[in-house]
Amino acid sequence: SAQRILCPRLRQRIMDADAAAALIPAGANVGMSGFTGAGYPKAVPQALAARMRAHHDHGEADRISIWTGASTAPELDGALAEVDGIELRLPYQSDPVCRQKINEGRMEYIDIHLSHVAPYAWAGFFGKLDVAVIEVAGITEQGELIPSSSIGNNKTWIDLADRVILEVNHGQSAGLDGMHDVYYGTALPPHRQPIPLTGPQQRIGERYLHCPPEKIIAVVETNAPDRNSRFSEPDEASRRIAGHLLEFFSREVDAGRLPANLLPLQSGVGNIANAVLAGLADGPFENLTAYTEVLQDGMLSLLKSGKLASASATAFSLSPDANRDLAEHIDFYRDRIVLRPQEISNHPEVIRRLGVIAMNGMIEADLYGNVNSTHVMGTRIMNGIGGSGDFARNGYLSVFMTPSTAKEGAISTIVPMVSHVDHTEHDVQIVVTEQGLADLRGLPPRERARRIIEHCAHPDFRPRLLDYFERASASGRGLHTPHLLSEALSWHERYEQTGRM
Ligand code: 0RQ
Repeated sequence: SAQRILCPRLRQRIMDADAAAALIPAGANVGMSGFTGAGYPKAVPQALAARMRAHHDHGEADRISIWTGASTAPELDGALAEVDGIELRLPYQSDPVCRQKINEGRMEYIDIHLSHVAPYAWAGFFGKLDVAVIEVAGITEQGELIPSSSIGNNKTWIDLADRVILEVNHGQSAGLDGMHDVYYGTALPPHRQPIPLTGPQQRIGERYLHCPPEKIIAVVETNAPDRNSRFSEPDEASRRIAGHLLEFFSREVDAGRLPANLLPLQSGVGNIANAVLAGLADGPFENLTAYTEVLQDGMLSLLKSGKLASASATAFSLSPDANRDLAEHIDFYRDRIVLRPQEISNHPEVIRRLGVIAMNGMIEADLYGNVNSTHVMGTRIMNGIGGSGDFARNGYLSVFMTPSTAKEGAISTIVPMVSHVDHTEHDVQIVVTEQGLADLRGLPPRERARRIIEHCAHPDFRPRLLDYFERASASGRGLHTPHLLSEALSWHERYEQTGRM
């Protein structure tokens, strides 16, 4: 603690996780740090979960509502969900126990655009924020907070909460200090001003998070790694999706619609996103930039090889190997990486201004280009919309990617009508599967349908999609966006009944 907690006043607040957890009352709204498994509190949530379990064993109610940046980890979402300790959760999550409780109707979940979370909280739509529990990398002598491996909504939680509990994680690289850019200029209408960010690497804010020391009721020391999940090697489908996309970028450069170094890249997380980044590493594009949410392994490799000049995000999401590399070369990375609050990393105004290329995964798309990113068979939440809508709606290009089938070929990811809509046909420009790429820009609905069927659908399902489309087109009903309403969701219904679409 000698090196990490320099402020004498806050050193007096050091206590263990159990004592800190005891300061969080049952029923509280708690804002926690954490974004895609980075920078989440590691000790207090587990201590809280143990208390809740003891209370529940004695028949006493003890649950809280949790607001975060995005997904966290088993030590937070998992531990609290396991003891039925979460009344309501927002926004993005990807925890299997949470998912199960949400889908069983035992946990409320509000899934909103990540850029909307802070302004909604400021406006009071979620109620009052009682406590913030925030992981930091250290505390300066003046009591300023050095952010950790993610920023997420930390600025907002600290500003809004009555009381703040800090976890100082000695396991985070001390060299993170100086990587962050915390912008304090946001406001609600009618007081909003332009966000003065005109380049992906520009700094417009401050190095540290500020918190009045009298609000800080506890400081807990930890020494634990982030979730740091391993990435699998890209499979064949992911590599082919990446290949189609990179060819498309080359054609766009040739057509003069993209500069030779493309435009700032946003990439979702997961296997396909990783394959696209790997493809870029071997591709012809130089001097790339990224304006994204999450930096995963592939982005670090691109920075290292020099293909990527700089990257802006709100969080890391790294494998253990990449995390070691980050720590070892932190000075190199600090010159090239800016971490921002998610309100800024995902800000519609900035994304539109910079002309971001948005590349995200999806669960399914329909013939007309509506995309479902969140709900399996229309009802069961997978993760959440995350930042995909912030980027897709406002980017210069919006790309959605998926293998053409799921569950060993039992499911077509191209369906007559999506069973849940996250991104409407108006916000989806490019659909890519391993079969090919459909460029929907400038096309009316029926042409979009033909292109998606031809380029993206799996051959096992293509004839039936075409048959549906042709019968809908011959139905004599509305021919702008033809559908057979009684059949539109029959593929999903068939899957639920028989296990195959
Ligand atoms: O389930 O692992 O049980 O087999 O969904 O699918 O193919 O591994 O792909 O990991 O990229 O996830 C949309 C969920 C895709 C993700 C989604 C099943 C499939 C598998 C995962 P199993 P894959 P991915 C920035 C951007 C929204 C948030 C976002 C996501 C599992 O990309 O959460 O974009 N996106 N954020 O079998 C039934 C289908 C299915 C299906 C896939 N049609 N029907 N199951 N699956 N398609 C990041 C942040 O915001 C933080």
